[in-house]
Amino acid sequence: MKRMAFKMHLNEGQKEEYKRRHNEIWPALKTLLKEAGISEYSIFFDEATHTLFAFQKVSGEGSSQDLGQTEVVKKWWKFMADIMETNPDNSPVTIPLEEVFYME
Ligand code: RM4
Repeated sequence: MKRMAFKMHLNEGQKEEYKRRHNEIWPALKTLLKEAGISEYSIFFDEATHTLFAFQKVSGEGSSQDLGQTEVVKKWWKFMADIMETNPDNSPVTIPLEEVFYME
């Protein structure tokens, strides 16, 4: 089991909408993430920079950001593209973060 973290960027003023959409996360997406070995997935927000910090445990090789070939993730990313910084394919601009400390 690996710990992975990454940054994404939210458009200004979209925190509440982001939270609302994630509170209503699609069951199919949740199932896909779990089946892909993603767990303990949390996303934190930095009000000052509109940065989203995601943490997750991964039992496989890839993170949630490596699931862009699946239809449900493609649909989800398109659904979310209007409120966050994305690449031309609607995937969120994702900056991997290095773990520099861990305490059991
Ligand atoms: C985020 C982003 C990630 C996705 C989570 C559920 O806003 O779209 O790629 O894994 O939602």
